[in-house]
Amino acid sequence: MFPKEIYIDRRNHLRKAIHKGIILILGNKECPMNYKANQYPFRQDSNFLYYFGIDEPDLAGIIDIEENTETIYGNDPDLEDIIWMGYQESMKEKCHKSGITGSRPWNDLKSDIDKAVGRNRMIYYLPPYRDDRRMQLSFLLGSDYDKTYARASQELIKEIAAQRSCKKEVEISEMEKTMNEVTKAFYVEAMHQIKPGRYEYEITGLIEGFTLERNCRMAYPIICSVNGHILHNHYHGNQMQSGDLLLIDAGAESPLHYATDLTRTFPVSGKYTDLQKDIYGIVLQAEVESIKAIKPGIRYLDIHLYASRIICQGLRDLGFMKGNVDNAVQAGAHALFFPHGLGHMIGLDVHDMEDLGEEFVGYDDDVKRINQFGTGYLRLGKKLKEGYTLTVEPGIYFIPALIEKWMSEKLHSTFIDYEKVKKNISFGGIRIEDNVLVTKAGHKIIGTPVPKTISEIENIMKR
Ligand SMILES: [Mn+2]
Repeated sequence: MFPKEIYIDRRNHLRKAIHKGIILILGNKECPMNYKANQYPFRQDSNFLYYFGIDEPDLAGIIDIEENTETIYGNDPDLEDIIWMGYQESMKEKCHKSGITGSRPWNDLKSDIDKAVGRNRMIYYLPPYRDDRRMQLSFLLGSDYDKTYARASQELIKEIAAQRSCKKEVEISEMEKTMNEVTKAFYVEAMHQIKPGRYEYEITGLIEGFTLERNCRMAYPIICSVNGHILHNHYHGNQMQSGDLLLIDAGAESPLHYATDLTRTFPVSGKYTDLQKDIYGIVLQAEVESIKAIKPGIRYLDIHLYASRIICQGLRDLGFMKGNVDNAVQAGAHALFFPHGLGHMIGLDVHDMEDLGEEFVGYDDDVKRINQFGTGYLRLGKKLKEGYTLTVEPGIYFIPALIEKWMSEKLHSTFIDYEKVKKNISFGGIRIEDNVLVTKAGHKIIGTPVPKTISEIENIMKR
């Protein structure tokens, strides 16, 4: 945990912003894998982690603003817990680390909430993303299960999103350290191990093992695939062949659960082909130029569109696209090759705060989502502020099913040379991704640079 002052400050900030009522933040429970005693690795709720820091299941926190109290609900370990799990801290010890003096047994949570509801007090809570928590909330609040999600407090969501969006020094250094010591290091290690004849799962296992050996876990399931055009591809059974590209999208999560999220695309043979070099160059240019454009006050939506224009221009120069670049992007023609958003917030979650709702995290009253295929998937569009941490991850993909569909409909045929695209339909995909901090002066890449130019990568992979 961070020093307790950090959690006290965070709660004080929230308390001032909400003014009145009761804020209820539920921690997570254990999650069974195939039967109750065999569980997935425990992952604490990120909002609970942010305000209370205690990384254990079966806890709930209440901040009572008018009464000026903070209470954590949970049970002390009993003898059975100690027999099976070893020494466990008491509730009092756990709360002390979070700067909280009041702890109550779990069963008091329901009766305390009942009392507050009886006195018509406002109870603010967050939208549940797990069904067990949704049921728990419905039980605690005496409300309809179906309405539990919709009745979550927008005021609380917006305040928490605003607070968690601007990262403090301790959070940034947590991400930097993880990037340098784990994520960057496993990419360099992987580059030495990628060879024709080896399997995707060998590289995946290397990355996961490397991460576990450094007391970290993966921030999300690894993408490690010769089929980089399948965007969220978690199949790792292919044997790598000379001429293939291997797209790796993987990031470690620090022991305090701050995420990193990096993507590189490597040539299995150690050398990119001419066409791979050409397309890689466009993606790299889009990534580097987008990062250069990052500064407080700029809309991320505009940087996404800027990256889209660079991709269009590059593909036009290669003959895959044609016509006016601005018009092509406005029409959404670029989305044949770049069908996702340029990036998202990152922090305690890899898609930071997505549990609160993308609309509250990535958009606001000034900047609304553009509902067009491709750009519609952009998770962050609003104006950037100092302290935001986000990803920049453009890509170019040849997705056979999408190409065939658009081609049959002659969609955007004024902007796309389908004959040329069809000839290269099995190209695959390239994505390059870094994590960036918005600073007062502009931006800073989180961590020391991870090799990404063609010559850097080919040099390391030389054999
Ligand atoms: Mn990402």
